[in-house]
Amino acid sequence: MSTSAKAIDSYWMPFTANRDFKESPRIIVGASGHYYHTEDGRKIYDAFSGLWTSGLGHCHPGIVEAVQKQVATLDYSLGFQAGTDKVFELAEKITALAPEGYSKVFFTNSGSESADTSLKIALGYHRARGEGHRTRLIGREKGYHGVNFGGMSVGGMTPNRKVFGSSLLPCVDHLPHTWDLEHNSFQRGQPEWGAHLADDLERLAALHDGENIAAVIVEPVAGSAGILPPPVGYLERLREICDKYGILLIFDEVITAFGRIGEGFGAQRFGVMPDIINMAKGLTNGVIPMGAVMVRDEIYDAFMQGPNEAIELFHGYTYSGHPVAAAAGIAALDAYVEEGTFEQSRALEGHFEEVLHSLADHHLVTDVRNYGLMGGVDLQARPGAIGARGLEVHKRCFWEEDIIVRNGGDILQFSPFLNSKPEDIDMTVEKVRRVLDTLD
Ligand code: PXG
Ligand code: PLP
Repeated sequence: MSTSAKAIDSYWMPFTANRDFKESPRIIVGASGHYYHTEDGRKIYDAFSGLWTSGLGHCHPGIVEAVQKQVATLDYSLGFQAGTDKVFELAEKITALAPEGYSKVFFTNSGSESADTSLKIALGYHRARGEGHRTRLIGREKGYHGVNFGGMSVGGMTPNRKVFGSSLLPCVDHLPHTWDLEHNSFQRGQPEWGAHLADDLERLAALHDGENIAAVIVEPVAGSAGILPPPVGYLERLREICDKYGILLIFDEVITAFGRIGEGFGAQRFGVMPDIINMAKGLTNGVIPMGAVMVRDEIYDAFMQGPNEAIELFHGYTYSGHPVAAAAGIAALDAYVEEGTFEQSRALEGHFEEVLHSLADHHLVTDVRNYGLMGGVDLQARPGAIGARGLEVHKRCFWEEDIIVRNGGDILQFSPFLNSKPEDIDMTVEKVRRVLDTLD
């Protein structure tokens, strides 16, 4: 039975051109492995692995079984002043994947909640140490930290912010973004140019006094903005300046964690250790919503003062550490280790880079960027219709090529499954080229 017109009309879709979508609804009713099943009975290849979420493939048998078992055993339990066995186990498994020195995990339900949680932890940490004057938060232009007020304020995606301007957090500054076509166009991996852009933090420290800055939050590789890998030396420089002024460095690894760039965390891939790491998406392979914020030991320790019976952090969500999400997380993390997923991802990235950059010669393509298994291809916008060409590629790929290609405006984004075969990448790019060839 197909979804009724009334039902389609009832749903206000997120980050979607609702009226356009409802003229030709693209409705997915099932999934297995690397494919979605559509309402009109087609199998569609998923070239975005969910929404950066599902690196192991859809309906992974180990995760499905763990969820089914958990929901029949313990569907929900309060997480305040009590906790479920599974969430403790998951916290330990996450820290086991992390570098030395991160032994505490706070749970949320999404990347947006992780962003706001991490900012609150940063402010609370400084206050607990008698440095309550550290109130300024620094994000970056083109950054994406979700859509809640905190993450939106430190984020730098103009369309996500402009309508809500007067309600954004005060005391926020932004570092410049690192995308520069003059120096870095068609860049493979990390650009050589641009480490100096981190020095803008020195300017902000001089302006406000470094001792008034609480935290800097960045994505190690900016994802939503269209895949902007950090220039060589950039993250190291940020770390250095943060250390100089006692500023906390937060890595938002909602996309980059769990193998997307070939390691458990991007921090390990880049060899730069932040104070706080945010995650979501791949934590459960996208199966049940869940996010987390992992901190260095000294951050947690700073909160552990006052009477034993006093709550140390007045923060948490009804569904923090939900047992079914935790079961999905345990099964996903087990699968990553047992199947060698991060190694698979790492082994594929060279081929992915090669094939993605083959689109560089297309007359509609203005830039191509990649890092790990993250890829971005910029299309020239149609005059007066920004985003229209990108959306058309997405729709034509869906209807004519049986493939999901995600567009953020006129940027095509690629997030192959971590266990893809080289032929899957070839097929994806072939299909995209075919659509581009017929586009006006
Ligand atoms: N931080 C980062 C770095 C993200 O990539 C979030 C926070 C927010 O997570 P939630 O779970 O609240 O959505 C994200 C999410 C895209 C795209 O097309 C990426 C995201 C969300 C929607 C679209 O690249 N990332
Ligand atoms: N609004 C109201 C009225 C609530 O009672 C609660 C939680 O108890 C919330 C919002 C927050 O919901 P959540 O904990 O799911 O984020």
